[in-house]
Amino acid sequence: MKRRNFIKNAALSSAGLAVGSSLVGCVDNPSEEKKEATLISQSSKTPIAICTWGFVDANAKAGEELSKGTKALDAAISGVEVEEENIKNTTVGKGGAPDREGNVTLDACVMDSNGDCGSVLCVENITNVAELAKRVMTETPHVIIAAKGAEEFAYRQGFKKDNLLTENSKKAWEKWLESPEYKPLINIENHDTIGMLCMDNDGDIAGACTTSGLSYKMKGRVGDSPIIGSGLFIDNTIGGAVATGMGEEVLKTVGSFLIVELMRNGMSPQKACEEAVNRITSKNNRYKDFQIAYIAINKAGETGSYCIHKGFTYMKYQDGKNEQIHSDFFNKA
Ligand code: SD4
Repeated sequence: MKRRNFIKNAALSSAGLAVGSSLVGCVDNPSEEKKEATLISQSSKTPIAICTWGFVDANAKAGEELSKGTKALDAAISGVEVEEENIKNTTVGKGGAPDREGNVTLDACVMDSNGDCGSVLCVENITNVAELAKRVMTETPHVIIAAKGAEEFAYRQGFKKDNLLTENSKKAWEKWLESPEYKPLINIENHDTIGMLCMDNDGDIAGACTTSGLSYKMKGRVGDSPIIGSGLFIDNTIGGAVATGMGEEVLKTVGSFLIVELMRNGMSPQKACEEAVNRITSKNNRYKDFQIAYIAINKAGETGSYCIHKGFTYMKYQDGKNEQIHSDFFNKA
């Protein structure tokens, strides 16, 4: 079925369940409490998939899987794989920009609704690193496996060796070498790390995050994306969050864990994302030079997003519709 028809048909036959009346919030300010309570009592229809940036096809794929009854984690992985395999995307998977020495190294993590997680860091020659992170979770006693160890584990798991440096990425890197300057651009080409959060028909939440990291990073550099709590965090009783942007700043504030904890204390996903961005901008006056964006979902199926600079969008699949949403942002100057 063509994707557009699928979305249309899904809208007609969507049989997801409504969730949302059981989230307990405790908010200091009583008027805020009222607002929160109103929001929380609105029921949301499952399934729901949200992902960073305008990755229309990836989010549609996750929505399609969820609508067929696939559980949240597998749906998220099949969604992000669309971008891992998209060689035109220079920030995720095959075709990702290399480090300054010309090596494409990928980072990914997954977190399931039962609290299990897996992560791979700095992996070369393997395209589907989110699935590899899942195998770390399911097939090993560990949570994180890095570099060569992760690559060798991938081959033992039947993954194929692949050259991740495409002709186009190689040319761009060679051009960069003519006057090498490490200066990550804000909203570079408007596509970036894909982080995805899915709520399935049972109301369970899981997520995946996968990236080639910052273009022309130092050899061995790892950002926030594969670090549980920073790039991604899920607590299936509360919700989930995922980050994109300058990983160093997300790491310093353990951004995704922070958002889930703020939601635990009664904030909506929107407010929690805003507070996590504020934690960064309030103590780092260089925020004008980098972008950070968060998206989040709570157990009621409400979603939110916030970023530092204008230009970040995210995708939301719900009730058969796959929409691109422009995020609110901090820097209105
Ligand atoms: C990193 N957070 O490696 C990733 C890159 C990214 O928008 O998301 N850029 O720091």
